[in-house]
This record gives sequence, C-alpha cells and structure tokens, in this order.
Amino acid sequence: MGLLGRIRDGLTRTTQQFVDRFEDIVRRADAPERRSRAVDVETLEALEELLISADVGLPATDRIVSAVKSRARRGESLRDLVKQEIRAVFDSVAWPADGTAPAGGPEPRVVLVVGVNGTGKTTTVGKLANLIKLSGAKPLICAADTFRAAAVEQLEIWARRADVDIVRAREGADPAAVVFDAISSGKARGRTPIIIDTAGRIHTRVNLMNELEKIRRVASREVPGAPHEVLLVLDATVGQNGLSQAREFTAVAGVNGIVLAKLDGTAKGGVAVAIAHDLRLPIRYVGVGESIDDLVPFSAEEYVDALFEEKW
Ligand SMILES: Nc1nc2c(ncn2[C@@H]2O[C@H](COP(=O)(O)OP(=O)(O)OP(=O)(O)O)[C@@H](O)[C@H]2O)c(=O)[nH]1
Ligand SMILES: [Mg+2]
Repeated sequence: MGLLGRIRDGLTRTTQQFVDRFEDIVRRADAPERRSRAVDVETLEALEELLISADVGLPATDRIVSAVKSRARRGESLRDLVKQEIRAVFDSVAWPADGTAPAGGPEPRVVLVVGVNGTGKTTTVGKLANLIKLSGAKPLICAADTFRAAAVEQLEIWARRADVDIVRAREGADPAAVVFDAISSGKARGRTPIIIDTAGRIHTRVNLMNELEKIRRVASREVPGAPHEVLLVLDATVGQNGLSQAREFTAVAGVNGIVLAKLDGTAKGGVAVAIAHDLRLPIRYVGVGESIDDLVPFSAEEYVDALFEEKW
C-alpha cells in the first residue's frame, strides 16, 4: 500500500474534518455557474483559515491563496489549483541528481539521524534499515545514543526485527568513537548505508549540538562527503514548533532531509508544506505507525492526493 492508503488508514477524525471543510470550500467555488469567475473573498478567507489551521504556515498559505486568485484567467478548478501549487512547493525542493542522491558516490554511505527527544529517531532507524534491506542493500545500524542505556537495547530489538547488523556503543562511550567503529566495520563487511541513531537533544543546548558536529567530522574523515544524508526526525504532532527545531539543526548539523514521524496521529499534516516552503528541505520519509513497515518514502503526488481528494 502506498503513502496515500497509509495516511488514509491512519486517519484521525480531525483529518477527516479537514477534508470535509476543504470539500465544502471547493464544492461551492467549483460549481458550474461560478467556475469561470474569480474566487470570492469569503472563499479565499475560508481557504486561508483552513490551511493555517492545518499548519501549512503563513508564507506557504499566502503563496497558495495568491495562486488561487488568478483563477478567473485560467478557468481551472479550485481543487486543482490548490493541489498544483502544493505540488510545486514540494517539487522545488526535491533532491537534485547530484552527490546527495541516494545512488552512487563513495561507500559506505552514511545516514545520520538526528532530532529532539522522543520524536521517533530510533524507531525511524529500525524502519529505515528494514526498508533499505528490502530494496536489496545491506545496511548497518550504528547505536550512537550513548546517553541512555536502554537506547542501545531498543535499537538492538529493531536490528533483530529488520535482520541487519548493528554496531553498539559501550555505555558512556563517545558517540563519535562508535560512529568511527561502525564505519570501519561497514567497510570491512561491505555494508552500506551506515544508519546512525543519535541521542535526543534539545536544539538550544550547545554542548549536545557540538557533539553532532564531532560525529560529522569523524564521519567525513572516514568517507568522502559523509554524512551523505542528515535526516532530521520531526514529530508531526508538534506542528509549527518543528520549524524552529529544524532551523537550529540545519545550522549545526547540516540537515538535508526530513522524516515526518507520527503523521498517523495528527490533523496537522500541512506542516510538511511549511517545511518544504519555508526551510527548503525535502520530506524524505513519513512515519505512519509504530510497526516495522510503517515508514513510507515521501511522494508529493500521493501526499497531496491524500489531503485533497474527496474519494475515501
Ligand atoms: N504512532 C506513531 N508512533 C511513532 C512513530 N514513530 C515513532 N513512534 C513512537 O514514538 C515513541 C518514541 O519513539 P523513539 O523512536 O524511541 O523516539 P526517539 O526520538 O528515538 O527518542 P529519544 O531517543 O528518547 O530521543 C515510541 O513510542 C514510538 O513507538 C510513528 O510514525 N507513528
Ligand atoms: Mg532514540
């Protein structure tokens, strides 16, 4: 099942409310007798309010509403205009075919997973290892959360479930040293990518953020261009707060992709649009549950369909 089905599957009642309200707006605006006219002010306001309430954020909402205003000239349906505009936001930050693209480049690839406490990092590492293994690669998990003893055990359970190798830290060890071990082990055993789980950290705590810098330094010494992917895991249920976290992490840890976890538990899925629009970062995966197969590669097309299509 694709992203579309998975999001619909995990739907909360509030997401249904969003869809219902959107349907009300477009049904009126796209009625045959109104279709060739400019969208009226009440409709624009209702749309604006709906997008803000879904956490699309002001800048992206302004862009979408402005595009809709030009309808009279284009004669398109309001539904299509909104969908096209959001697609364009996502497409403008999709990964370019350069050295950051998943295929090719120096090996092992290094994927660093970062974020504040409890957003879903460890779970994401487990699910991602599974997803990558199913695609035929041989990933290795690195347990660089040396902060909590239970963190390594939690990750070992995921490694067993996904049936992938894990390099673990001794409790209290330097996380950068564990990353070094994991990359060495990956080279020796022919494993790629190395997926690194890190401790949760508040983005405003300087010493913890410095630790990430050290991990990056060690990785870049071992493999050119590493870490190739720095995935920031955001909890979709915290909405706009995720944007300020993302700004801090991007500045210090060089985040170049987002995992939007817990999308199954929120009506605020619009935050994905705000992330792409305001931060210019691509959403790479979405988490839609707590099981091993509950991580789905992000597709702008399916995401927009899930949010804005009436057929459920
Ligand atoms: N519903 C749902 N729950 C999720 C998802 N991803 C993670 N969780 C749950 O969120 C909780 C925290 O997940 P972890 O993976 O331990 O989060 P973490 O970021 O590693 O936490 P720390 O290491 O303590 O910072 C767990 O109960 C997970 O099962 C998701 O996509 N959907
Ligand atoms: Mg964790």
